[in-house]
Amino acid sequence: MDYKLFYASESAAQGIRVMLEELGVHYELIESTTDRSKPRPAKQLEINPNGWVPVLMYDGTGMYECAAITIFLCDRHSEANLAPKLDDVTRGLYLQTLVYFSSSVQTAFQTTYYPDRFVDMPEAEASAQKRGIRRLRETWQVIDDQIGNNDWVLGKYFSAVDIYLFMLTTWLSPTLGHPDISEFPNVKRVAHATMSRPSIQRIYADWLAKNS
Ligand SMILES: N[C@@H](CCC(=O)N[C@@H](CS)C(=O)NCC(=O)O)C(=O)O
Repeated sequence: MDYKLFYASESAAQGIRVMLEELGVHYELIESTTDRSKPRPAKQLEINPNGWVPVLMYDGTGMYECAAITIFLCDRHSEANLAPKLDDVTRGLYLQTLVYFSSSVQTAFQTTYYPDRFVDMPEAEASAQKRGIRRLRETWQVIDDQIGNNDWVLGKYFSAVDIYLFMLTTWLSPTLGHPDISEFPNVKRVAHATMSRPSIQRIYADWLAKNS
């Protein structure tokens, strides 16, 4: 099965690229951008009119939304064991955490990176950003408490959720006022364990060189 991924580095597409590597499937990257002043490839916009990456193409069609792509790929390549099977007791936690990442943690990040999307008046943007930072702290704390003493997000076994978690931690920027990962020791432990995956070492080589 061949895939095409509309891609920009340091974006949510990077986590999907790691998953494609973990699955060992053939894929092609199509360079896109997150710079709002630059145009997107027409095909990307046709599939995702929001203009965001990642966008995944397969079998002549395409889809977007990181959590949905993760579930889709893990189900399609279930032999890779990146996700609990339908009857596994951790299946609920797997789905819950992916959707929480996408709907709550990512929204908190967006409020800090793109405050103009959340308020009407430019003068309200600083306040939105400040609330976004507080929301980041609240949502990461929920995840930290959820992980507790577990080795991985879902307990004993590594999964796609750990890749997603790692990707999100790379967006934490104390220079923007975000909390430091050290505030969430369980998240930090899982992120560090995930870093040792060869797929992360390859795809996040630049980030790891700058940050570890
Ligand atoms: N909910 C979407 C969000 C994707 C998203 O925010 N992508 C960012 C990069 S991390 C992007 O393309 N930003 C460019 C823009 O907003 O114009 C997902 O999870 O896939």
